[in-house]
Amino acid sequence: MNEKALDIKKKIKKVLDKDRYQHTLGVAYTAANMAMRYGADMNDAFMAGLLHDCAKCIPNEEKFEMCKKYDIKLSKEETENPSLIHAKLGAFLAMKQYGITNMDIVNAVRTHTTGEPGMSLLQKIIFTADYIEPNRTEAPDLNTVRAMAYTDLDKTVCTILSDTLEYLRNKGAKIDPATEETQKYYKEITDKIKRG
Ligand code: DGI
Ligand code: FE
Ligand code: FE
Repeated sequence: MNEKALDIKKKIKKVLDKDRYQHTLGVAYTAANMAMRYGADMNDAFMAGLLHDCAKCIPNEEKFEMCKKYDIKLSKEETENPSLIHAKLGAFLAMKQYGITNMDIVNAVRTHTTGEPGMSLLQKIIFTADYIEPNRTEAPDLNTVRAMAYTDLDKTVCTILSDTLEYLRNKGAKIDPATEETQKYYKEITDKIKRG
């Protein structure tokens, strides 16, 4: 771990609760590991993992206030589901509070909840590491997804999104169009490869 990562790790520990900090370390190490597998920058992956939920423990009311103060535009879906805001606000704080200038890291934080079509390798790694890190237990086919994450990254992103959409639909939750668009995009890529 480099100096900068150590410094940010200390700062992140202060702004997260215990469980969220453990999850964050799990994501950072899993992302670094996936970077080794796919030839991404390990330090960038670790950093993005450390920062991905940096806005998660801010109370919703304060999240809205901060977005207003810093002129961060929220979509209708984000306004209706404040739990989505931590991705966009986290990306802003990564730059503003944690001094990140590498936009690939910032984008990985920004898209870690819904994904977006055409993600970079780092964005896909963070999106996936968030779902498979060792402290996660909720998802139905986690073991399958965990193995798949090291063999076919696009298919893994697609599977995670399909499972998330099914979970959200069963719950009757409002779906962010970004989540649906991303699932469609990665399903098309995966199907195209299958057809050859
Ligand atoms: O912050 P984490 O708990 O580590 O994980 P996260 O940022 O992926 O997601 C937080 C929640 O957001 C998770 O329960 C799944 C949910 N989510 C993802 N896409 C959508 C969504 N929730 C709604 N309402 N709509 C979506 O499209
Ligand atoms: Fe998150
Ligand atoms: Fe997370």
